[in-house]
Amino acid sequence: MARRSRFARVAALGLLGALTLSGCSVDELFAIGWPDGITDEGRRMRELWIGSGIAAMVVGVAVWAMIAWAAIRYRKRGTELPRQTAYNLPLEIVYTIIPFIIIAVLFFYTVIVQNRVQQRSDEPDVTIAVNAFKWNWQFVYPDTTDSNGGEPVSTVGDSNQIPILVLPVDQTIRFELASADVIHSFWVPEFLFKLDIVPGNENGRDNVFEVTVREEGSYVGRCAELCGTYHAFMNFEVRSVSAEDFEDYLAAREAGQSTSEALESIGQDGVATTTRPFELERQERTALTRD
Ligand SMILES: [Cu+2]
Repeated sequence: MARRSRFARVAALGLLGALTLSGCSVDELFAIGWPDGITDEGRRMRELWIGSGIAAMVVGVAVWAMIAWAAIRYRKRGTELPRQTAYNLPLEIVYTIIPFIIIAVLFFYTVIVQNRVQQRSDEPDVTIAVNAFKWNWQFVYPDTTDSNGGEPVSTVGDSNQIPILVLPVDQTIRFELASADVIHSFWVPEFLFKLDIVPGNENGRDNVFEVTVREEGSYVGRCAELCGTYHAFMNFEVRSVSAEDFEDYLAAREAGQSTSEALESIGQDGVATTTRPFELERQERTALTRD
């Protein structure tokens, strides 16, 4: 008994030491590299992952313990052949049922989280139409009206300008994705979520998703479906701001300001900070020789 408690103490100290040295929390330890999302949905997925990691670790430790126990308890002690046994039916039933229960529990929580991530509210706070095309993005705010022209406010990227998608925090945001040509995929790594944009899927249910962003900041977005020669150029930036700033931004846009002017009017960088327009190889080479 004394030996066992000393072993437990050494193990606990070791774990604590490893945590202190690596400077990470228990949460991070069990996340095993899973990134921190900035949305409610992303955080739910992270919790599911951590729960699954803990379950896997418990199973792993139990298996290692049983292997060690069997190896030590039944090690060779002489030349005499040990008692031969076969077919322990109750044991076999138990080790068939236990994994089944583990899988059922994991499946149960996976379905709960998946339903939560795919959930759509009846009245989202903000709706944004995302149009993907070869090879850039357009972000439209359908509930707004630009004073010159009467069209909804929108931001479109080109080869010299990264489009910035401005979002409010703490509000449910619905994205309605559409593609003008081929299959693209809307991916913001920090959302821990991506959705393929299949042409012809507009007005369906498969092109819509919702998130609630919880952190202000700049986050890179990408196209995650190889869509042609300049697929890699399809970067954009998510700029999440407070609800008040978001209102001011849209008001500035409605008054006729450009994306970058309106961003600067709310104290934000007018250009993307997480990524920049890709230069064509030739331009890059000329720039190098000039320098
Ligand atoms: Cu694409």
